[in-house]
Amino acid sequence: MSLSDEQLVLYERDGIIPQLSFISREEALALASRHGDFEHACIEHLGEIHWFKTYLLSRWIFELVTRPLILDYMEDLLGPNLLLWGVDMFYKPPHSERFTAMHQDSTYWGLEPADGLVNAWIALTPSTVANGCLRLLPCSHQRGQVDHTNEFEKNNVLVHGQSAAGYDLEEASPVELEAGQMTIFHLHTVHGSGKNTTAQLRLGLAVRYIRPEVRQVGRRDSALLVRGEDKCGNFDHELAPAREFDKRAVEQFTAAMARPSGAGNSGGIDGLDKQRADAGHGRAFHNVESSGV
Ligand SMILES: O=C(O)CCC(=O)C(=O)O
Repeated sequence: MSLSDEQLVLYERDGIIPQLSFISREEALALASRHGDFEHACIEHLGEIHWFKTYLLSRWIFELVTRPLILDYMEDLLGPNLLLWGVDMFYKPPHSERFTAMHQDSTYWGLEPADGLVNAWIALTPSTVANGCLRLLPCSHQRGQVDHTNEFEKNNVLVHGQSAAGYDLEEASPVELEAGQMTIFHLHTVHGSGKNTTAQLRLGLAVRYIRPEVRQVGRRDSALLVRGEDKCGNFDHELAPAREFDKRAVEQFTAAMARPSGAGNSGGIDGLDKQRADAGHGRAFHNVESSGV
């Protein structure tokens, strides 16, 4: 057991375990400084900066999110068999207006049941109220799926421009993290984050683990087995990258992005990109703005 009984009770009650130790501050900052190389490699191999399913491209990201300690935490919450389904790179450059509207991750992912997925948000730089740390609404996971509206606001980083109807960023609890700490939260937890008012980058990885019993509604999806075994066969098994952006990894990523689960019922990635273009926005799952690392 890596999580204490108190932490397990907290997760059950609040849907959130706010500040957990993971790696040292020095190591986190050293990894954050590799983000520039990640962006350059994205441009070299894929023509644009990506932030979705990054563990399929980068060996260091894959190794970080499969360390025994984080998998132990996940095992305490999900059981002995674990699949890795997502690692999203969320960054806010210095003095950035980018924000994440209040939302539930369950809204467009098509994964059921909701308690079969746990999120871990890892801070690679300090994450503070001033630079737009994650804000989460305790106990909101107990409400089940709530209604969302889609508005494609200019600086909302969410790909559908979604926001949970009637929820305000200010009412959620800010969770400040040291570089190297992480926050765990439930798939139904309503959360978001504000803009970065500082001169420092805010960079974090949002990691999504599922148990093999989880199903993707409506179509076939893929995930990577990271602990135990998968006797359910609900997901095609992905392979870890052997090195940064090796050829097979890039091909696998490209195939996964042709059918991203986050596109929901928008007619796949092309349908979603068209909706975004009609609303005057750039393509989904790409970052036009560099992190500046
Ligand atoms: O890092 C952020 O600003 C938002 C993260 C988020 O929405 C998520 O982890 O699902």
